[in-house]
Amino acid sequence: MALITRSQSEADRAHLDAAVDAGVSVNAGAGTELGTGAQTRTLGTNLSSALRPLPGESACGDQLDAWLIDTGLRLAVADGLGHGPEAQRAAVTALDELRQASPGLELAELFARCDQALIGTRGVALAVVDVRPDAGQVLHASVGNVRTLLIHQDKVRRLGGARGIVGAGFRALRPERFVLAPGDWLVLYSDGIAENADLATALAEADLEPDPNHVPENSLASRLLARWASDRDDASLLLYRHV
Ligand SMILES: [Mn+2]
Repeated sequence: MALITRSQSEADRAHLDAAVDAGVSVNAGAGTELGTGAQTRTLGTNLSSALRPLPGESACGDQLDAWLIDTGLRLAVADGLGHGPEAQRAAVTALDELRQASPGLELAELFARCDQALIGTRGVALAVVDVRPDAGQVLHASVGNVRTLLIHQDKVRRLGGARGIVGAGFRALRPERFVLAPGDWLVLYSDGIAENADLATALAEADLEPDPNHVPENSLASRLLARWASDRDDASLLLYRHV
């Protein structure tokens, strides 16, 4: 994954290594080699991420991750309320709770646990997506002002979320299931990315580049973030391409 600024890139690398070792089609950028010895393989282009703090701030209140679970891949983006170290603490706590949770937990239970773990913090907006490659499905749940798009061909679906704050309570969380077809994109991002950002068109255009391998895929999220990140907030973006 492409990382602009973050605190746990080593942990991410370990997660991605695990995904590669498990033979799941979860990749970290064209030409990037992960793993060791016989497990080493050149990865494709289906996972890319970027984040950066509010300009002038060193702590990033947005955090994201992608890791392997029993049923496939879990993606998560957390946006700690406000910005600065307290926002970062809330978002890091949320991601830690997600990573430590039993992978078999239902998403509703996972959000309830995060809500408990974040009491006493600023709280976060949170999106979690489980990609189930075998079933050709995704399961999505979110709370607060963090966005998830499911892009199928030229159709963009904005996946709905519950109102509230993880850490201060939320209502009517309804995990939803969607069909995922080869070529579909999942795009998770915080409200530090402009509301009118035309990510679907940008992704379609990225597909048309004459030699996609010429531009490392792990720069794709960075490019989109640089184009649409607000100067007034932390910003984060996680891309998944289903293959
Ligand atoms: Mn924000």
